[in-house]
This record gives sequence, C-alpha cells and structure tokens, in this order.
Amino acid sequence: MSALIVYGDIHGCLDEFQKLRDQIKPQKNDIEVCVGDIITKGSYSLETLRYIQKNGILSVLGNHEDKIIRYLKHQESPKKNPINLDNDEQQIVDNITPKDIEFLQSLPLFLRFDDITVVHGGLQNSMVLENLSGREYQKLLRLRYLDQEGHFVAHGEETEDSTFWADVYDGNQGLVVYGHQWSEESKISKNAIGVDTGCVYGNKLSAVVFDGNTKTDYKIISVKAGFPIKSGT
Ligand SMILES: [Mn+2]
Repeated sequence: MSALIVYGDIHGCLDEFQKLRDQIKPQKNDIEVCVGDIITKGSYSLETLRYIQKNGILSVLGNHEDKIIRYLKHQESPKKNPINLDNDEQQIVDNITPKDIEFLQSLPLFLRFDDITVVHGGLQNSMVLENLSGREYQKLLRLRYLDQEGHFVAHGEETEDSTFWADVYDGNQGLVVYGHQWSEESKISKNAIGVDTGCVYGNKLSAVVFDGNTKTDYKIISVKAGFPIKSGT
C-alpha cells in the first residue's frame, strides 16, 4: 500500500531535505507533499524548488511563496511595487525562471487525501475550504492564534487569552497537517499535526509518514539541521 509523506517548512534547506528523503526512502507509488514555505531564508531556495519539481513532489502554497507571487504580479504594473523584499527574496526574484513562477502559481491552498488535509497555516472551524473568501485565503496561509471569540490574531499580537488554532480545531476537515508555526517537536493535537520543526532556525526538518493514507497510522521522521542560517520566527 502506498504511503502519504508530508514534509514541514523546508525554507531552502536542500541538504537536510535530501537527507530526510534518504532516510524515508519514498517508494514509487508514495505521495510526497510539502506544507509550503519551500523557499526563502535558507541557502538553497531555488535549488529546492527545482528539486521538488524534478522529483514530482507536491506542495501547498506557503505565505512565503505567496509573497513572491504577489510581488511579481505587482511588477507587471508601472506603479511602485507596494511589497518590499529583503535581500534573500530579491535574490530569488532575480534568478527565478518562468518555469519556477508557473510552478509557484500552480500551488493549491490545500490538498486532501481521504480524511487528511494539508494546509500551510491553519483554519477556523467555520471555514469551507472549497469556498474561501479573499480574507480567509490569507488567513489559511498565516493563521496561528485565535482570540476568545475565535477571530484571527495577527502575528506578534497574541496574548494569554489567545488559543493556538489547532488546539480548538474540531476535525471537520479531517486530520489537518500544517506548517508555518515551528516548534522543537512536531505538535500533535487531537485533529491536527504541526510538522514545522524549524530546520532553517537550526532545529530539525521533519515529515509525517502515513502508511496507506490512514490518519491513525503514522510516524514522524526528522533530520537535524546541519546549517543554521538565521534566528527568529
Ligand atoms: Mn515557514
């Protein structure tokens, strides 16, 4: 039976990603999916993006891919681009090929495999993934914390009363595997698994491997980061 393999935020950590795949040894019929944020921050963003395309690995859209796509779209207009890039993002934009752009633009917001759903950020119980508003679209990429009324809390504005979305997610979209918010170990909630373990921040790169697409039968496999690049969130 084929396996479903979901990788956490890679952020250009190609060496660790290859090491992790060497360890998992994906078989021909296995499905491999990234939670997004394949690029930016790490040393090998575009190389990672091309490696993923070459190896037929799927991905959902991350907020960092979304930023690059939005920047490129604004570049087509004669007006001043409202999006500011840092040096790393500028380098990506300077070297990106039409094929890379096409691949980024093709990334879906979510992917479903039976009762397992992959998204980058998080979701609110009220969301209907097939019918998201523009606002919800951005939330899906960026959600971390909710306030007591269940509303989106902007990054850095969370308080003691805020709740991490996965802790209150009721499972109406199946088991959700996500990235975006990193933690030292994969975060296992009742109806969600957070698989970003901060490789680019010097921690480790992780994957959840489901045997036969069943949400109860999984293991988490990680490789240590060899090349810490940046600190922060
Ligand atoms: Mn990320």
